[in-house]
Amino acid sequence: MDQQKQQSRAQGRQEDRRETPGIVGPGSNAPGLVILTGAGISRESGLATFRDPDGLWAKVRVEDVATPQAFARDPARVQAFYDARRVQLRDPAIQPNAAHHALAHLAREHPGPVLVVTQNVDDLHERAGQSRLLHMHGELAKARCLNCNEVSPFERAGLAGASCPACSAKALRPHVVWFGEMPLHMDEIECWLTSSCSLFVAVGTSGQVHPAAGFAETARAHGARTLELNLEPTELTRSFDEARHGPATELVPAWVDEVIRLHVALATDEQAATPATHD
Ligand code: BV8
Repeated sequence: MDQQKQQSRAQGRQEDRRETPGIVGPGSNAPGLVILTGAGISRESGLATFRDPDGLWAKVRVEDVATPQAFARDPARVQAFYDARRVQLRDPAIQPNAAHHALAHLAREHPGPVLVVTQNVDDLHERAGQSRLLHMHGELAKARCLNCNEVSPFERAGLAGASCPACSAKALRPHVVWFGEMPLHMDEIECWLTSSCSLFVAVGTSGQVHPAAGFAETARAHGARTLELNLEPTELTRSFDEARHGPATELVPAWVDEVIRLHVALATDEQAATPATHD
């Protein structure tokens, strides 16, 4: 399809979406939702964020624990950093919160396509029953073998001395994306942002790390409406169509109720409006 046609189609879609924010037709063509989450959504579950005053990067230098160079320089230090976070994640006090559960409910109930892209390496979305999830920065409870690239579950401390379940090599690293490394699932995420996203929502992220920090703009450039749900304004707040500030456990359930109420109602109207076809 030539450039011109593509632009006019995007333009056409853009007009009707912008005029009627969030309302883009009921039922089968209910809006496609992409939700990007960051460390802020897990803060009220007891997991530290990165950049808040009591965040991880206030205690350790990124360069010493979250880069391939740091791992080459001092693997024991890097392994200890992730071992400690992995053990904390299995502390019974750390549980998914109302925001994680609300997004799992949304993925079950929303009549349109839903994708949750998380920058978090914790597994609180899954433990809340989230079925539509991509971990773009990897997962703390998984290890990757530097010898055979096998990704396997790893739930405890002691990754440095563990053997790969596939090739038995003692060459396991945390299955997380370090700075300077390519994030995971980028093609699938790009596809959603450019073709199936009518509403892009960022939850609990400072928007300081790329390429995730550019997702809102990409979605917006393809006609989506954008919403920021965060404890406080961020560097990106002005680039969102709408921003709501407060704790994720309050903002997210309220927003999910709004969306479900709106689109399930519309879907029901549509069914009512569609003349039943009697075979
Ligand atoms: C890459 C896993 C090539 C490890 C992480 C362009 C411009 C400038 C720099 C770059 C650029 N492109 C690339 C870079 C370099 C770099 C980068 O962005 N550097 C920054 C620091 C400037 N990016 C990379 O290296 C990335 N790789 O670019 O590869 C490429 C390029 C294009 C396309 C493909 C490939 C890889 C980055 C991934 C690094 N790994 N994590 C680990 O977990 O240890 S990043 C880590 O920080 C998180 O995963 C997250 O992604 C990121 C940001 O953290 P947030 O989640 O936003 O948390 P933060 O603490 O910052 O903010 C928390 C927010 O929550 C706050 O706003 C706070 O107000 C709010 N909050 C707090 N409590 C609550 C709350 N909100 C609601 N309720 C509450 N209760």
